[in-house]
Amino acid sequence: MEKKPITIIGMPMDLGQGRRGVDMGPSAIRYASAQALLQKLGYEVEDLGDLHVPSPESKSAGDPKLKYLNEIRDVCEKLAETVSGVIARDRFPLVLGGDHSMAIGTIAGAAAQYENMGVIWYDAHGDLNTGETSPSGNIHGMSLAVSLGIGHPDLVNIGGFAPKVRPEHTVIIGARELDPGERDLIGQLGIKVFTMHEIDRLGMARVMEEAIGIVSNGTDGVHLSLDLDGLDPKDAPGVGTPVPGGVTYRESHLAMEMLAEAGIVTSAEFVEVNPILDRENQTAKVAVALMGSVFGQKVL
Ligand code: 6HN
Ligand code: MN
Ligand code: MN
Ligand code: MN
Repeated sequence: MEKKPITIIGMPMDLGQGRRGVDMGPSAIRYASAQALLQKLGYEVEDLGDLHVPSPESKSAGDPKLKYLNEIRDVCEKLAETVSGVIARDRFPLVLGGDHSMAIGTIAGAAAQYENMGVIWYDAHGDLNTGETSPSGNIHGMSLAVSLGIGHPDLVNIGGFAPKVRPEHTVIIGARELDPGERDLIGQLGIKVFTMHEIDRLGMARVMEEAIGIVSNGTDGVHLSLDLDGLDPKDAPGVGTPVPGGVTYRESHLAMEMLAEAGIVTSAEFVEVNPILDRENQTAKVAVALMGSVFGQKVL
């Protein structure tokens, strides 16, 4: 398979949730030798460094139903421009986070370049809340809804168009904690969700075969949005909203390996790595190991 050159973008985003430290995720992932691994796999890699994100102490959260809305809009606008520019240069954008609100920007940037983009949302959560349904007011729990065109217009219209993706091209993998409004939205939109139940019952191989079929049917690009809390907290403890009973390390590797074999992924982000809550950088190391598999690392 063609080895498209990779551009790493750091997104020290922590405005979309309440726990400090996730802004250090990009550093932790770099410290776990992401770039060296990708180079070893034969890729040309450049690192654009981190985009600027204002610290929450320097701002007021504003509307408690949509905390830091204006700041998140502005930094996601900038991230979208950056990601779109990277794809326009025929490179693969690999975004390091940072809380999951950043996906609003990553997906806006990628969707500006792909006509019909599929999305794989690997997460314990649906991130399908709106300001009205959110129990927390944290925008990291709204980013998939926003990308589907549902939510506050300031977020939905980032990049100047909406929606970024369609429900029929979207799959969620690993879900095990959904709020009532998210369940309603899944029913309304008909989004395919592989909860832990389906993963246990069908096995990850079958889940990924189906998921790959859905996101590549009629699409010209596929974005992988991997929230480390999709994994079990035993394997990835350094996350702000851990939920027990998650996808294992091995199952996650298989999922990434199957994506690599399918050759469909055109952009990716690894999010919610919080080194303050982690143990010896374990979660960042897991992120980098999974990155290796997405980019084609094999034992033999
Ligand atoms: N994430 N559903 C909860 C909320 O506050 O909306 C948790 C969201 C977690 C978001 O992990 O990216
Ligand atoms: Mn998430
Ligand atoms: Mn488009
Ligand atoms: Mn999550």
